[in-house]
Amino acid sequence: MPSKSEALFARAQNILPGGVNSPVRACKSVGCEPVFIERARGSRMWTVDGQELLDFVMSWGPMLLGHADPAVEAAAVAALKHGASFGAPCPAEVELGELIRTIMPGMEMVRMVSSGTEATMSAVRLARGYTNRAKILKFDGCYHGHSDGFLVAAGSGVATLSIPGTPGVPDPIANLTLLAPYNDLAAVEAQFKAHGADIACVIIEPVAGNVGLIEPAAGFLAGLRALCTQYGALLIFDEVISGFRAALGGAQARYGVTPDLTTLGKIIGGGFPVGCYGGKREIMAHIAPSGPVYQAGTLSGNPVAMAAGLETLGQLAKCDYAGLEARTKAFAEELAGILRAKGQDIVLNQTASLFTLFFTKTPVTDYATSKTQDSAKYGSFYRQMREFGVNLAPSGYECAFTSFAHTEADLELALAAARKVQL
Ligand code: KE4
Repeated sequence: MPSKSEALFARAQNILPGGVNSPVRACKSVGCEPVFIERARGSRMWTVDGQELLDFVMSWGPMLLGHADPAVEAAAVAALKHGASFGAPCPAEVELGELIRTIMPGMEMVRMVSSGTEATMSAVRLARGYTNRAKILKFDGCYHGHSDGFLVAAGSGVATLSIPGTPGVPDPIANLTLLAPYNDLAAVEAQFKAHGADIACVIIEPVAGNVGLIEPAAGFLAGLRALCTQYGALLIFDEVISGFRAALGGAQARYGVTPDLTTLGKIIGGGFPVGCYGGKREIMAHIAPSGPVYQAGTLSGNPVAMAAGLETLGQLAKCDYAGLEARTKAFAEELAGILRAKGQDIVLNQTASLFTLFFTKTPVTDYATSKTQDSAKYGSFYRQMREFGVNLAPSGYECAFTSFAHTEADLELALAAARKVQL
């Protein structure tokens, strides 16, 4: 008798490509079917078959307060009672914009959109419109959403599924995307020497979260800042994952480097579809209707998502980030130790409330070294941990996310599960 998840997945594959609405959720690279979730609260999720899961995906980052935070829920419901979307300005979008600027002063002006992809796609169009240049430079393995030019050597689901090249992206568009290895400033300088006058922007995940977790090497981000300034290109920090997580003020606050533009998503919607891009006033003034670079969105700034974002960021501003980082670090180190005691080669990368266990002995500093990981080993680890009630990212090219809802007891439960794993 198939489980409810198995029956749902069979149905889903008949209507949804691969049975999912986002590829990495299909669990293809970890050798099992996805489980369907009925509800979530705090650090926990419950499947349609009643299995309780301790969650370390947290919707891929948005749920830093934990699932179904009561105050976020109440704020969204209260907004919903006045209408879901007006297609006209509402106070909450101004308030959320001002709160983002207070937390991230480098974002002098912001524009709300409905996903991280919309944010990064729009920021790159703005950089091209502002500089009148066509080329962009991204880093091998970084993932900035699924806009055409970003699917060159992308991470996340593209890396997970080993999708070759960029089917559907015409060469003339793909050829506008220059590449460099993460943490390789010399390679970036070489690209600038060869193409500097044509490079509109450098876009980077200032903490890389889509090849597994990779922290920037000392001086790397500052080096990018200097090169962009030198060659007149814009520096874009894609903080869709790191924003409000690497620190309250994001990676730009953690590492003390201010980009020209920042893109946000995930956390700022508190689980609702919200993205945002912003930066220097003089640059943002080029966005329609104040300037000629066009970008628009039916549900941009809708009152419900804005209310959820306001409550989320308002709470985060009072949270103990140092405490969460310390708990996450201790937990991840003990988890790595348990696996090493089982004879496994483990490289642990951990920053703030993010970590990745790489099944390799090679230090992971870029996409090439991330690819030395043993994906089969990770798949076995994933399947066993889920069997024992712990939900990890269904890919070794993603991160584990803790939250302010994860208790010491939760972390102990995950360690106990890991002790039972056989690899
Ligand atoms: P969305 O369009 O999925 O809201 O955001 C795209 C995006 C942009 N920038 C960064 C740094 C991102 O990590 C993402 C999306 N992250 C993936 C997980 N690594 C989303 C999960 C999924 O694709 O299902």
